[in-house]
Amino acid sequence: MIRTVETKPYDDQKPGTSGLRKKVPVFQQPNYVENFIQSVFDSLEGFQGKELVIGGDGRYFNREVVQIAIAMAAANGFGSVIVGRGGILSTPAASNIIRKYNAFGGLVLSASHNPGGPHEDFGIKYNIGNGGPAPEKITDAIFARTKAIASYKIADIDAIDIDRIGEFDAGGMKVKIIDPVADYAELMESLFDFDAIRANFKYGFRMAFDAMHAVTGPYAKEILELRLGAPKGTARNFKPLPDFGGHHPDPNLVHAKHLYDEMMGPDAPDFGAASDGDGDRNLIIGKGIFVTPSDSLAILAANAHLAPGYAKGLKGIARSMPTSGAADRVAEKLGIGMYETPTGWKFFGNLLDAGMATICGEESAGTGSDHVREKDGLWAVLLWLNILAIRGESAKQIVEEHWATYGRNYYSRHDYEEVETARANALMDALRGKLGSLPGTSVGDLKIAAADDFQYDDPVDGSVSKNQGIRVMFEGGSRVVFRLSGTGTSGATLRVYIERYEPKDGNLGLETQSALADLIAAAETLAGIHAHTGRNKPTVIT
Ligand code: G16
Repeated sequence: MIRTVETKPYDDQKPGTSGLRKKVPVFQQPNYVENFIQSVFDSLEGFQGKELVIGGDGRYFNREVVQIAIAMAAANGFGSVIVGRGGILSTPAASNIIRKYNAFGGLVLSASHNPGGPHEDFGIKYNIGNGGPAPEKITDAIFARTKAIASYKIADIDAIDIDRIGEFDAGGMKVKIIDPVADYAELMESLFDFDAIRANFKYGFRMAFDAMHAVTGPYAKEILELRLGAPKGTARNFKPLPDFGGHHPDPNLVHAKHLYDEMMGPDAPDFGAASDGDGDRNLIIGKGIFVTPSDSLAILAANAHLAPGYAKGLKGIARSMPTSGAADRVAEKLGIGMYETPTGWKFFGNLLDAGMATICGEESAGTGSDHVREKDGLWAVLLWLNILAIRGESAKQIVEEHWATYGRNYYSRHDYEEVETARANALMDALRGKLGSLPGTSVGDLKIAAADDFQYDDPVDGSVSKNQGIRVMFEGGSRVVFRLSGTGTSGATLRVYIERYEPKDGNLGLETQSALADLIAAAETLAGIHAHTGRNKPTVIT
């Protein structure tokens, strides 16, 4: 039986950089989940009888929302749903399933790298038929709908046993529970030289992969240990837990510090990597060297042809605006297109669909390609493993050789988390207000060449996205970028991105923060971070 339930709108269901992310108690308010899912369905057209993919990163509240989503999909007229066993699908795996089975779209349940648990974060994101996050046109429509919604539809059905692979009936709609790993592992095997990677492990190559008790655990176990023959124990913390073991499943130098310390130590394995809550981010650390996400993008792009899936070369590279320009130099050398998009993986979708870009990346630990329409943590790790196996050099050698060829983009991001929203907005407004007067002036020894608020004109569909981050560009190619995060769940997070280019014959071996010291000071002078936020130092430096 289908019930139509009366409801009242919530005014805070605006999707952010990557879907709706809130604290679990917010999602647990009466009808909060139902309102949002109904608003998603109400913003779509033509899904009657079609297939919907449902899966998440296994965090607290995942299983409950999977059941609600199944019952609502049945009531709203979907023909079938595909659900990962246990309600589990990593974000890239969900993207692959949508594409592979020609589903209409998917609901991806995750708050990414944010912590999980009864008082922590949860999220719901809608992905379209190309497997990628819904573009702004759709997320805007969803938000508009959440403000007007008066009722939702739900089927009165018993809970589906989502832990058993098979096909079930849900009020006339078919529910297919699938192995969350198999299709993804097969896709990876089609892209990379598994024989070469397997041989490398066989001859003693040692690696540590930290799944951070998040979704990539089962994927890493299957691919690294079972298919590639890496020794047991290569995948660590591989059991997904609803609270990620009480940690932030954020693969950065703060939350994966243990891995960093190990990789810098005397007994380090050859290669270290980690992924986040939903499996789309990656952390890459070679023995004795941390690889920044921006450098990793550039290095992967420069060497991708060593993997069978990319042997024909790349069509183009895309990166988010705050990501360093390291990949631009690779694109220039390869003679292929380079695209600069706003932060948010959704902006890459059009470029990938149009065949303009093959590889994309972001400073926020995201790298991916046209194999799916999400960034993909394990994909990046496997491409690294493929390159290491073919080149037979260490990660450190590969990185240093890259700098010696292209020069080095010293790069760092300083985050000020949980700043009072009004104060963060005031800082941005003040900066915006003086943009026009900055060019030609100097901060310390640095002369400002240009300053603007980044605007993206999508070359494929002509859509325009304004106010995507304030850029202050200095003579010589250095820059600082300021923007407010669109993924936080409490207060505002100010992100300051700092970059300086050092040519290949320059000093390539400096410590990053010292190499950027004058720019860090300039960022403070320009934005008055301390005065506005009351903070003396960033919460997180990556
Ligand atoms: C999401 C988006 C990324 C973005 C990142 C950080 O990643 O998919 O495109 O770079 O958030 O965004 P912000 O700077 O607005 O916080 P994830 O891994 O959180 O889904």
